[in-house]
Amino acid sequence: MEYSEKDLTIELEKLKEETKKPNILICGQTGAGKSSVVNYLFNDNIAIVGDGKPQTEDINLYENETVNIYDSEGYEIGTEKQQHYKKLILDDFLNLHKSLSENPEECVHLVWYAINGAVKRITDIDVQLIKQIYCNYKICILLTKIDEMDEEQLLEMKTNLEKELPFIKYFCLSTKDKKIESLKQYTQWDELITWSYDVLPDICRDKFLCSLREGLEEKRKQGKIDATIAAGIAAGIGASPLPFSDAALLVPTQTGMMLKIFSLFGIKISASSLESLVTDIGVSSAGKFVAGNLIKLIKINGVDGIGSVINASVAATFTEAIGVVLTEILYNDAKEVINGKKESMTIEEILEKVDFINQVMDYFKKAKKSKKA
Ligand SMILES: Nc1nc2c(ncn2[C@@H]2O[C@H](COP(=O)(O)OP(=O)(O)OP(=O)(O)O)[C@@H](O)[C@H]2O)c(=O)[nH]1
Ligand SMILES: [Mg+2]
Repeated sequence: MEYSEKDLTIELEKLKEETKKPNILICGQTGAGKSSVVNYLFNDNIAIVGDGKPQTEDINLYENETVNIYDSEGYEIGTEKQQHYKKLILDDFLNLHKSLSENPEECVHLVWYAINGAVKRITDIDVQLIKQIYCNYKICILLTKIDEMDEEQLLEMKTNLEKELPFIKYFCLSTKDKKIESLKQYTQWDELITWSYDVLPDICRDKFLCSLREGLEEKRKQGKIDATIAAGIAAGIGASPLPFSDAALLVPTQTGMMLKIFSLFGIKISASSLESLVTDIGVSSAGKFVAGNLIKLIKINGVDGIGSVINASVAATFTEAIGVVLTEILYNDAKEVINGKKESMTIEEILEKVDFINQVMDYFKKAKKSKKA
């Protein structure tokens, strides 16, 4: 069975169609670091960050293939300005992007409300706005710039938040923790991502993770879930045992899983790259490579307990091995990319240069052994 570029395109389109972009609004006081949070978390350096003067004006939409971020201007001191801000957020914006039931693609799925840790207090407008938004939307608080607080001030702020807004989740953040390692024990980026992932509607979750540069732990978790799901499907295919020559029947499941994991870690698979992928080493040949190598490697490595057919257990374990190994490679690579140590790998590099198939085989053999035991 040949797996062609056309099959891949269909698979990719399906992935795109099945999931929707999340709409995230970020609001709060001017200079709280809203735009900096956007730049810290997402894949492109998209928002303009301030230099003392209010930067973001009105509400800017930063849009790419996986996420829509509405980065709002911040409110300034003064009753009139704060009334204007309330109107901007509640009446002009949220009212237009109303409830999930009306149009799931247009509504706001999540609100991140920034409170500036450096200012060290919660204002009345913060409390009022958060309570009002909470009535209709999923909202959490980003307690930003915690590097400008000492332990005592941080504790006091947390106590105040829990007293004033006990039902709202908050996350301590500082964009400086990239440079100041010791801050990492206080910052909660991963917790913010996990919470946001959990409250987003199912249809938006995959794209949310894809859009993030950060969130590697959640991506790793999801990659392994994708591997388990594909392994289950592969087990179904191998339920009536296949001769090795029919291993290619597993290719669509394995390739679909690989595409999903690639996109989870933000590895771009564009229409133009598909052609070169297919003609060079390609996901298609990766597909063949998976099926072909399954046969070859099982023979070479003489994996015990495997007869002349692929049964449900071999199909599942091999598929899981591909998914888990790929996830680990991309996770470790992304970690180094975030730390500025290297550029992200291409699909070709991952499949060719990294010792991918040997790692898959090692995983496979270990998994087989432990299942036997
Ligand atoms: N100390 C510290 N400064 C930060 C942090 N995050 C951002 N900043 C600085 O705070 C200033 C304001 O940041 P922005 O991201 O523009 O803030 P904003 O909330 O988008 O501001 P407006 O668009 O004006 O509403 C900039 O000088 C940033 O470099 C942080 O975690 N710690
Ligand atoms: Mg801004």
